[in-house]
Amino acid sequence: MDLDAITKHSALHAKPPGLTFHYGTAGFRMKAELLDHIMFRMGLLAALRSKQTNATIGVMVTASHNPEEDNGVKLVDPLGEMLAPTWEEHATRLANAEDGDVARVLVDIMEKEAVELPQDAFVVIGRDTRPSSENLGQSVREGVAAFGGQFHDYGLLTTPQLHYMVCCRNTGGRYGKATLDGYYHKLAAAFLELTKQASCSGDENVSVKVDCANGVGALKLKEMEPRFSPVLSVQLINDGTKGKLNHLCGADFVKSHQKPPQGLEMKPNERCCSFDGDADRIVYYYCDVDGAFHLIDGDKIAVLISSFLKELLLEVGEIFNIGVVQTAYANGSSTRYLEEVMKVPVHCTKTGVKHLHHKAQEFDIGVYFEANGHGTALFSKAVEVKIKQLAKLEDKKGKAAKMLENVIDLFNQTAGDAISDMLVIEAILALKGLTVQQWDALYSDLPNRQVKVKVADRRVISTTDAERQAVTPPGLQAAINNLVRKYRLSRAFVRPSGTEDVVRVYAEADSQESADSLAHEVSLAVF
Ligand code: 16G
Ligand code: ZN
Repeated sequence: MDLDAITKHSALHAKPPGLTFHYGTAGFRMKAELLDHIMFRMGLLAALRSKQTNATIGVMVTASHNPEEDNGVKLVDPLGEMLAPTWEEHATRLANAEDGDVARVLVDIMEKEAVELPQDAFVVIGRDTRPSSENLGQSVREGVAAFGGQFHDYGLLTTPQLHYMVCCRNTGGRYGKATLDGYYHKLAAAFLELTKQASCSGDENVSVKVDCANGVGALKLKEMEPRFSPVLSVQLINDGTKGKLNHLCGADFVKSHQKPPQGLEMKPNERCCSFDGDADRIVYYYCDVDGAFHLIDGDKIAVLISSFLKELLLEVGEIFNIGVVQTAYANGSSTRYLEEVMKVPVHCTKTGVKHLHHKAQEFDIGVYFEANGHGTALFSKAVEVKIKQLAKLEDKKGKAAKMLENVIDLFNQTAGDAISDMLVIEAILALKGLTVQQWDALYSDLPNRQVKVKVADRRVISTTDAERQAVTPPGLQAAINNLVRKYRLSRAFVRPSGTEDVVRVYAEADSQESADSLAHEVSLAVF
């Protein structure tokens, strides 16, 4: 490593003065023009992490559902997971170092992490469709190269596709081929195999309108479509040819405004879904004959998936422990349905995919979803091996196992993936002969409201119990408890956002008026 060269090169990617940067819930995220130095340094850090793990590391340039003017970056660890927490701290430190100190901080991280310099470094890079992403990706490449690392830039990818590529490259191809063709092939083959078993396959094929948030998901879904179109037709809306990324559309918009995206005309009972800007989230919805909008969010997706898996396991006849992981945002009705009707254990973690993913790994089969539509299912090695064995049997059990084998392949187990989740959902609906209306009717969501509160310093609020209880400032939790007591079937919590400079308030109650009023009262208590 040529320290002088790194110092010189760092000066070309100067840090804007007077700002502090933080590797948050989903990496660094802010206005694109402030990110150049971070991109260069994340290239350096990814190369370093690659040497330390002796594996390929991923760098994704995206700000997901945030406005087009923003951008962001996150690192992907060897098995396709989010970056390890100690390395998030290194990332924060490196991002905040003065330009002249970058090389010194790198050396310090190397010493702390016992990185062997002669080791090779290999980094794969992906980016979303933001206008700023291309140049920022170039800065990442320069960072990797400045450290003597090698890279492969995939160009435009959805975030979950990059996670998939990293995993494939580090598992000797066992997870799939590390190409877009490999990704499409793996998912489409599993989807077609699965839907062959659907009894109503004689019907005309199902069609779904997909709002792609004007993001990268549109390009990738279009590329993949011919591979599944004999069974499922998709009509792409907000495909990026006209509208602006995430503007009045996408999964985050639909979930938070509880209304359809701009540009999507819904006929009664028509099946629709929305991806977010980097296609790692999905929500479904429809309009009924009275024109009322019905949102089917991550909670209901988790219910559909876990009930299907539970039934399939019964047919396979194996005892595997299955668990569902949610966050405090999960609608109380979903938790009750899972625990009381489906008898599936439910766990609550802090917000942020890494927390849910980590918890889900503790089960033989762990299904995790955030209410906002990010989620997937994870299968332990033992489950995969056993199911592969059983799938060779020619009896009923073997048939169920074969089905489960395809379900396992259809999930992107490295991250929540809108394309993969959509195909899983469509396959389950086809196999069970369910309409979205029947799916929606499994339980009724409790009315809820989310609001943002601007405060001088959101970090004065700290929480415990998976963010459901406020620890500081003193007295806040007692005030919330008093307010909650005034309403029926009510619940409320506050937490500092990990991605925006605001405090978030969530409230649910037996009516929309009560939920709105509780959210309002709690937000006043936050000041
Ligand atoms: C990020 C997280 C998402 C979480 C959201 C919460 C990942 C990949 N994404 O988008 O899981 O729900 O942040 O944002 O971890 P907040 O902290 O601003 O409420
Ligand atoms: Zn996203």
